[in-house]
Amino acid sequence: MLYQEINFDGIVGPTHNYAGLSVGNVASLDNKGDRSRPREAALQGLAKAKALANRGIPQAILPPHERPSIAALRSWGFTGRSDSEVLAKVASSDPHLLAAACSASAMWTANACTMTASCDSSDDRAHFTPANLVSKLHRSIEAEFTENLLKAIFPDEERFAVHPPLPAAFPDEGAANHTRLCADPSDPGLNLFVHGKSSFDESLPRPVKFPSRQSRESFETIARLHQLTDDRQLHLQQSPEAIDAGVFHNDVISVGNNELFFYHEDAFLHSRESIDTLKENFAILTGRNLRLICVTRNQLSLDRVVRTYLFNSQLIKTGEDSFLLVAPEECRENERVSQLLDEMVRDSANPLNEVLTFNLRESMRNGGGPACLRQRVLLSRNELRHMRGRLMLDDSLYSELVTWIEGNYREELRPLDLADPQLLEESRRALDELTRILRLPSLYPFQK
Ligand code: SUG
Repeated sequence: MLYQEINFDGIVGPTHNYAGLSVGNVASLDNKGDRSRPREAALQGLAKAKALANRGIPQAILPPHERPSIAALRSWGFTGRSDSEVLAKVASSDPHLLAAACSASAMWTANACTMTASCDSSDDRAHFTPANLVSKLHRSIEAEFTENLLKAIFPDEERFAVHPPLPAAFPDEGAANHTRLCADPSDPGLNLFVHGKSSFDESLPRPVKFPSRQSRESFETIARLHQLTDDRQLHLQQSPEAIDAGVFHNDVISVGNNELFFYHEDAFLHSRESIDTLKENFAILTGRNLRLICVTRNQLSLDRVVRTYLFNSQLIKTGEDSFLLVAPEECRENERVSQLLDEMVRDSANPLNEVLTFNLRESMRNGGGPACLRQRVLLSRNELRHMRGRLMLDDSLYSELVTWIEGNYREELRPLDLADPQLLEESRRALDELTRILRLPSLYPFQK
């Protein structure tokens, strides 16, 4: 059976703003309170997705969530006869909670769920576990809608299993800490799961400055639910120093695809042993050698890793022995990183032979690069036929989405605008229209 990877990019929502909600995410904290540009943000993300689709790389999109989330505000105890009364109450008493209910953070679909392919599972089904994202309040409210959305897109239970999000004792950030390595996408893959802490074992080294968001037990639970045998999973710990430098997800410091793994020397705890274990597990499963591109700390400090987001790139196999790296434009603006990219492409010892950069500034200023904006979904041709909704990005969907964004999104948002009841109305109108464009069922709370 032939499998192909589809990148599902999140469409940036109409309330995209900078609220400084993510401690441990340097960009989010640095840009707190700045004006955001929702229309530009959505168009930037979509342009990246379309550029990849134009090259024949399968590309789909996921819609934004309903924001402000009046349901979340009501569940936090804010009352009112009307939704605008609820908004007014929270705005006057707790602007932080208002910001949490307004965040467009669902755009970073790498955090939407952990997906594993049917060719990796003992029950031959594609499995999805929505991430509970419990480490951050504004992200924890994504899980319920994500579950409903995934069930709507992948309804056929014979082929797909959409699990509920894990309980809060198992903090889980989804595919931002998951990488599938394989000799060929249709062959069994090695699922690399990276955690920053344990839910129970206090003896694991921990970061001291910033929180770690993913626990080992969360991924062990997901691996059980997804029916992955031991040879198809490997669990490694992230380096606590990297987390303290602002590497809040492993996809900020490594990226892999097929038989290529691109990483920084300081990505993992006990780095050398961890990489040796990875190589060994890959060789046992596939009978092949894992190809590695390592960037050392002398070449690039952790601080530069975080500032440029070099590793938050997409790695895409484009031919028998060729890979494309889709990186943020910030990598070209930094002389050292730009040189490094050129050297990597020139070096014939590795299969990376092309780099494309994109302006994703609006998302980057909240700590989200190209890799954050997409969820990788590996499906067989047959499974793809059972996917619902009009989500594959082609010319006509792209142009409808551009018109939709231009007609519905504000050019600018200031933190104060989040309390504007008009913004709630505009967002709902936009999402209602989008539901029809994407031929999805009525999933949003306001549609019920
Ligand atoms: O969870 N930023 C997101 C960025 C997620 C990036 N995803 C991956 N690395 N895969 C986060 O920290 C900032 C929102 C704000 O501050 O307004 C935010 O949620």
